[in-house]
Amino acid sequence: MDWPGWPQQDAARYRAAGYWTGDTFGGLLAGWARRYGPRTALVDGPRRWTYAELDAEVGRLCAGLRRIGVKPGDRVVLQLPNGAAFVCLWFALQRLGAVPVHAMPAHRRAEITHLVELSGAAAYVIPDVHARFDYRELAAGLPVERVVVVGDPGPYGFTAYDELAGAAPETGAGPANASGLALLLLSGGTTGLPKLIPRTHDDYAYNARASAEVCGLTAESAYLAILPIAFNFTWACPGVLGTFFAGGKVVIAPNPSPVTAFELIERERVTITAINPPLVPYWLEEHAAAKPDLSSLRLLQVGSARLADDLAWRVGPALGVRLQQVYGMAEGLLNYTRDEDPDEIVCTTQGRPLSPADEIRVVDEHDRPVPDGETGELLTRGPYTLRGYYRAAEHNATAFTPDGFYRTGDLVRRLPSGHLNVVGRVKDQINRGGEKIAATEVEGHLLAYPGVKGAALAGMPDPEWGERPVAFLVCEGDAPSVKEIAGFLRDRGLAPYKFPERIEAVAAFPLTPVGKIDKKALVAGLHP
Ligand code: J2J
Repeated sequence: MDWPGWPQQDAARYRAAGYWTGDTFGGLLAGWARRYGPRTALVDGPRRWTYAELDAEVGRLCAGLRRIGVKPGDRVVLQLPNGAAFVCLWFALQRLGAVPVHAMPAHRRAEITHLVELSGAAAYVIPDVHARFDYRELAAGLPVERVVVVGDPGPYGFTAYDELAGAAPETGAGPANASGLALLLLSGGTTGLPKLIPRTHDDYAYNARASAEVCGLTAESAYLAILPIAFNFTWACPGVLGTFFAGGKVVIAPNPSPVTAFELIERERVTITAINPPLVPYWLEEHAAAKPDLSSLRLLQVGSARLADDLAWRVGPALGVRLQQVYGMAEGLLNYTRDEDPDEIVCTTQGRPLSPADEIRVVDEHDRPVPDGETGELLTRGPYTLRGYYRAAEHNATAFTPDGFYRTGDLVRRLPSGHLNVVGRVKDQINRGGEKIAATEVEGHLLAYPGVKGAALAGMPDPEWGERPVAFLVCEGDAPSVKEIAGFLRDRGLAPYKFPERIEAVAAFPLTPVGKIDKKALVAGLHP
C-alpha cells in the first residue's frame, strides 16, 4: 500500500457527519459548470473564463492528456507559475483520474528529480522560461517519459500545451472514487528528502468547502491568487478551490508585488486574498504611498509563518480591511481567526481549528497533555489531516502517534477559547517568511563540499523574514564563502531559497544532553 488512509470507523463518522460527500473534483467541476455556467470563474491578465468555458477547456485538455498516454491513476508533476494553465491542467488531470503532484516554481533539479522518482511520475508539466530560468533544460535531463510545456516546447520533442488543448472535449465527471488519491502535496519536511502528502477527493474537498464557509465566500466573492498557486494556502484554504465551491471569481496575480495586487484589486473588485508575513510591511508602505482603492477587499488572510503582533495590529487601521490569521499545513489541519472574533484574538493568535471534528492535543516531550496556556507540541487528527505520508512507511512510524495523531513539530499554547498561539517549533526546519527549509536536506549537500567535516543549518532571527538560514561548518582548512557555497549548491540542483545566507566556521558543535547538535546554542552565539 502506498499510503495509509483513515480507519473505516473514522471514515464512516466523517461521511455520516456530512464532511465527506463522495464527490470527486472531476464531478465537482462539472456540477459547478451546470450551476454557475455563465458566471466568471477565472481571470488571468486579459483572458477570462466562465464556469462553462472552464469546463470545456478542461475537457479538451483531458482528451489531449489521454492522447499523449496519460492514464487514470498516473502521477503528473505540475511545476507552473501563477496562471490559468495550472487551474485548467489540474482539473483536466482530475477528470482523467490522474493525480497532480504540486511542485513549486522555485524547485530545481534536486527537488524535481526526487519528486519524479518518488511519485513515479508519468509526466512533468513546466513553463518554457520563467523568472529567467529555462525549465526545458531541467526537464531534458529527467527520468520522465512525457513533458508538457506551457509556451514554446523548444527542440527536445516535448508536447506543447496549446497542442493538447486542441482535442475534442471529454465531458462528465471522470472516475468516481472519492476516497482515492486526488493530489500529492509537498511537505515542508524535517528529515532528509521531502515527503509527499496524499490528499483524497473527500478530504481535500472538505478542506476547501469548509474554508470557504468560514471565510464567508459567496458567488459575489473574488479571490486574488498572489502566493504561488500550487501552495496549499492559495489553492484550497479557501483559495482557488474554495472560491469555485461558492461560485465566485478567481483572479490570478502574475507576481507577488503589492503594486500588481492593488491594480488587480481595484480592477476586479477583489474581496479576499492571502499573503505571507514578509509581504505585510510592503503592503503598508505601498498603500501609504499610492493610496489605492481597497474598498472591495473584505478579508486579508495572512499565514504560513508567524505574523508579529505589532504588524497584525496595524493592518486593519492602515488598510481598512479585516485581518485573518491562518495557521495551516499541507498535511491538513487549518486554523483560522473568525469574523466574529474580537480584535485582540485576531491580532494576537493564529486562529482555531476549522472543523468541529479536528482533534487537538498539546503535549510535553512524553506525549502527556499540558494544561491550557502552557507550551507543548501540537498533535492533531481529523477529517482532512493525513494518517501517513506517501511511500514513507518508515518515517510514518515516528511521524504519527500509535492512535493516528500527526506530530506537527510546532510548539503552541492553547487559550481557553480554543485559539492557538504558535510560539516555536521542535522540528528541524527553518521557516524563511513562509518558505520551509528542511535542515537535514541542506546539510546533506553541505557535507559533500570538499573539506567540510560537519554541517548544521539553523535559522537566525531576522526582522524581515522571521528567520534566515545560517550554516555552521566544521572545516578542514578555510571555510567556504556564502558565494562559493551558493555556486556549489546551484550545481547540485538545489532550490536557491534553501541556500545559507551566512556561513560560520566552528571548531566543533556544542551538543545537547541527548547528544544532538545544539542549534539553539549555535544561533545564540552568533555575533550580529
Ligand atoms: C506560525 N507558523 C505557521 C502561522 C504555518 C495555510 C497557511 C499556511 C500553510 C503552510 C498552509 C503559520 N504562524 N500562522 O498549508 O493551507 C508553519 C508551521 C506549520 C508549517 C506548515 C495553509 N502558518 N506555519 O504554511 O505545509 O510550522 O503550510 O507546521 O508550508 O508552517 O507549512 P506548510
